[in-house]
Amino acid sequence: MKLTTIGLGYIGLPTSIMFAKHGVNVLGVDIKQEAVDSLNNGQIHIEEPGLQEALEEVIEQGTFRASTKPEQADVYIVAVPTPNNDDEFKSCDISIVMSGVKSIVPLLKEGDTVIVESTIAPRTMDDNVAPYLEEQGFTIGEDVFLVHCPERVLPGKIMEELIYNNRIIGGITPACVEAGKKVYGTFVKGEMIETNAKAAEMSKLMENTYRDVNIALANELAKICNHLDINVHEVIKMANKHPRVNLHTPGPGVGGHCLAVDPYFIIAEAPEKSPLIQKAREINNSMPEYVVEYTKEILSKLGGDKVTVFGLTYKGDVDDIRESPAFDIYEMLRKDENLDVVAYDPHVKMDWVEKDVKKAVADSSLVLVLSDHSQFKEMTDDDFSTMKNAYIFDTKNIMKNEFSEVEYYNYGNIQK
Ligand code: SAJ
Repeated sequence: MKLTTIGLGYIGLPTSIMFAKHGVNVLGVDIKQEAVDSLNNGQIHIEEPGLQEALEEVIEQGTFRASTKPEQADVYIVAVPTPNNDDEFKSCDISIVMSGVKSIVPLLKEGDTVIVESTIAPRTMDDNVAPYLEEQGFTIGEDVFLVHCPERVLPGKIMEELIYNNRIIGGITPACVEAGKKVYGTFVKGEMIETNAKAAEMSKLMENTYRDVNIALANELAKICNHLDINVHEVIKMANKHPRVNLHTPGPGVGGHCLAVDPYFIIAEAPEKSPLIQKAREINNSMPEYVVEYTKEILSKLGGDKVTVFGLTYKGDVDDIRESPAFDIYEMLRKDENLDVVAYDPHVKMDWVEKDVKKAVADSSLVLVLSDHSQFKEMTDDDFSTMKNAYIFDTKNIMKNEFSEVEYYNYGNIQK
């Protein structure tokens, strides 16, 4: 089997490499020449555990190549970004998906399978992709097979989840479903769930929306508990001991390119029918400001003006600062000219981000924890010995050690 993947980002690259590891002849395509060159030289351009080693293996094996131009294959996977449009409800911009599909049309031959993995608004396959291919003269389900197989892997665990997660196979026709199953059967060990394209689109969006709404509930609960002087973490831990309750965890907001984006794709298609989803987005978007206000209050009580931000990424153990509430908080604090703000993040490779913890906290009055990197978990009094006032506000509740020389607070025991 020959496979061409359009898009070599956080999903397209691991997926391509996974197919190549399993003997498929893969060409990965990306518009970024730099990324293509780097991959052909055996160097990944994103951070993901296990990916570098896997790339080296498939290059050695000769089953993976990267290029800026698509080539003929039997299967085409489109895994390109779908940003929000700049409109009232931040609808789904499918223009990059459509360009990807257009780029393979001249190469398509009878019996080929076209798969869209990108996250798309409900009905995109039925209303946009399928009609476009039909207009080009293809009969879907006979000449070519069209499937939506949404990616559902968790950044940080992609290589494992690609194999073991259940995979939704949403075909335009039953024959398309069969074609999709044949492709993913190469390596997927989870269940392959057969469905149509529009149910597949909605399921993917609802999985992330469920999480977003649940986190909004946890964030709202944190605000309520702080107001009433109740430990929110204790409440959540207890409530989750109930067999049918699974409250998520409050934090500085919701980020990344999935949870903070996908709910809008549903909202934009049915604004009148989605008040709960809209409110959840509003609540999660309000968190950075809540954290900034609280941080400033602490600093004014302490009389300090230097704050060290721990973590800029949208979540722990990744290098991704896209849609990151941590980064937004850092920027908001920096706008205050009375504050000296330093960023410490062991994952973000930028010159202005401090990598040495003692240097980062030197003379600082407050450490503000915004991402749950594993490195933060084990920190002790000694890491904070160069601080002016040793005070930590841990919005992710990640630090696990008892401190004797540092005052430690999280949402559970927020200082009034
Ligand atoms: N977060 C909280 N509280 C929680 C859990 C998460 O505040 O209890 C925050 C995180 O800090 C982060 C954001 O939510 O800012 C999103 O993080 P995440 O770990 O929930 O998810 P992502 O965005 O890294 O990946 C999600 C996953 N979706 C689900 O778990 C339903 C992943 O499986 C999807 O493949 C991915 O979105 C995607 O690409 O859609």
